[in-house]
Amino acid sequence: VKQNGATLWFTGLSASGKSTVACALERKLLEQEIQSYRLDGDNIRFGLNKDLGFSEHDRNENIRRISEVSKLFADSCVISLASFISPYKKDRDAARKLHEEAKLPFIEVYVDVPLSVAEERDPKGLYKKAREGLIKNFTGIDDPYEAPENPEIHLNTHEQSVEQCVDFIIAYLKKEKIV
Ligand code: GGZ
Repeated sequence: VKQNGATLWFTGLSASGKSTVACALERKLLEQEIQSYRLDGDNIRFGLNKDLGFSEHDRNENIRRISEVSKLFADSCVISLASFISPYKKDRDAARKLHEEAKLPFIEVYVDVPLSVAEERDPKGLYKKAREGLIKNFTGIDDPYEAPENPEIHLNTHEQSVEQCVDFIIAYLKKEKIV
């Protein structure tokens, strides 16, 4: 195997663009024959974590399990792209620690966007439902999001295009000799 593994941990509000950027990045890496694997709500919350909801306890457990899975992918020399809101700093820090102990790179990617912009995008109508009280404990509305203080990569999808975000990440991975 010619590549090294790593975890890129995308964190941000719902509709911040985490999955969109991760998806475009996956494509760009593939063009360079670098293997990556995306972990997101669609393949985790409907399978491994289908027993979990959105209480603080369940979000903690969601992120704990995903951290372990992501570490395994990284350990198998794959670039793992984990896209979860992961609102709690202590959960993200625990994921980081797990990787550091295994000497695997952990790159926190803060997908930053003003709440107003995420709420305007509202691709699934979830913010609207949360405002109407039809969904409780929705991140940014009536549930917390603790922004990263020192992420390796800070994106602002309000001001940067998807392509710019991807190029920025690739440049970082090259600088760090991960790809
Ligand atoms: C936040 C929720 C909620 C609540 C359902 N709060 O935009 P989406 O739809 O596709 O992404 C959101 C996803 C969040 O799951 P995560 O596993 O990333 O969350 S966490 O890291 O906090 O465990 C959203 C949908 O699930 N969703 N209810 N109450 N997002």
